[in-house]
Amino acid sequence: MRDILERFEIEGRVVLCEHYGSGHVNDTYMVVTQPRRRYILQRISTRAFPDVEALMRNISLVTGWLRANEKDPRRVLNLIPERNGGTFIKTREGDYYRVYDFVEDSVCFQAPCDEKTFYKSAVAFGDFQRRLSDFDASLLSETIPRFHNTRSRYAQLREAMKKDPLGRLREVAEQVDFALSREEEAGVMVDMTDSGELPRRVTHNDTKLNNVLFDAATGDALCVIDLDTVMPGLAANDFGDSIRFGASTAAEDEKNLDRVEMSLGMYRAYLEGFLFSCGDILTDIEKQTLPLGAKLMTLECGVRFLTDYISGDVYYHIDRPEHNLDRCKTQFKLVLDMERKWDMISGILKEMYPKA
Ligand code: ADP
Ligand code: GN1
Ligand code: MG
Repeated sequence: MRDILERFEIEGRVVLCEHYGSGHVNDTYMVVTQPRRRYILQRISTRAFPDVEALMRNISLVTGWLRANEKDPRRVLNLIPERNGGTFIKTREGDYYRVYDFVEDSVCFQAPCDEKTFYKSAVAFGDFQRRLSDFDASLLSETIPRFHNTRSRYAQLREAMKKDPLGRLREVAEQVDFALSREEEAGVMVDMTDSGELPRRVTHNDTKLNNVLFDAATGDALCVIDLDTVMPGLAANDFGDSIRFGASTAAEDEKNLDRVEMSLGMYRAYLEGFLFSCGDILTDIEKQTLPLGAKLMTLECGVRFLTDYISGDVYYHIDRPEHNLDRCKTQFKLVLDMERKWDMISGILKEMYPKA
């Protein structure tokens, strides 16, 4: 790692470099230098992101745009240049690395938090979307093509089922049935986007609670991170991805499904924060589709975990052999619970936004 770090403009002598955080895609390390400074070093997953150059261009553009209107350096991710002035390096082995300033005195939640904190995360993700609402989306590359195209996620599931490289398909018949019985509905927002009913705007696309850092002293949301998937997308998907992770009563990989439910209190808190922070930029139809975004992002995420399990765990990091299957099961349990609570879920939106 020392050779890699030497290629970046970091200050001081490296005294520690260790695995950090629980992201499912990149390999993240915390780096400590002497005199004391900290950095985040990441090996970018080329399985997830085929065009690292385009990805890094997106991040430079977006962080530059956000920083232009922000005085506090802790509020926007800061890329550390490599010694030739670029934003990333490629090793002889073909691995790509980048370095960020470590956002100091911050807290990151790896599992659902309390309602007040969840509300604050909604304000942060909503603000993020609002601040980028004037950003020219045509400047951004699609870092993962059809990332939240649920129809193509189903096509990938079918492809994995056809190949079934480890013979896992027979183990997951119940999950496959669950997914396939909802396939038509899963594509509704893709169709609404294709027909122009839903606008594509610059969105984050990976609004999991652990992709926002909070101020350790005040508890306020500080910095939206993990900008790899910032590209044109749907507001309802950003809303929905947060709900599927943060409004669950249990961790994303909880094994005891009796513990997994969708919390209406958490849902309400997030909806309030999201509408407060970005409501005025959203069209009526975008607001009306927020509950559907929650359900479909949860379904899509379950389908993606299932696809990866059948494919032999090639995309997400896992800590145990059935990790992806466990994750898939919690997502499908949440979908089922949302279906049961659908009247209440839509009712909460109507209370806050009577036109819905
Ligand atoms: P992944 O794409 O694998 O999810 P992230 O960019 O989200 O990678 O980083 C993984 C984790 O590392 C985050 O959830 C967070 O805990 C931590 N992290 C990332 N960037 C920073 C930063 N600049 N300062 C402090 N912690 C960070
Ligand atoms: C991944 O990278 P991370 O852990 O923040 C994934 C998201 C999934 C999420 C499920 C680029 O997010 O799309 O919703 O795992 N990111 C990518 O926890 O695929
Ligand atoms: Mg992340």
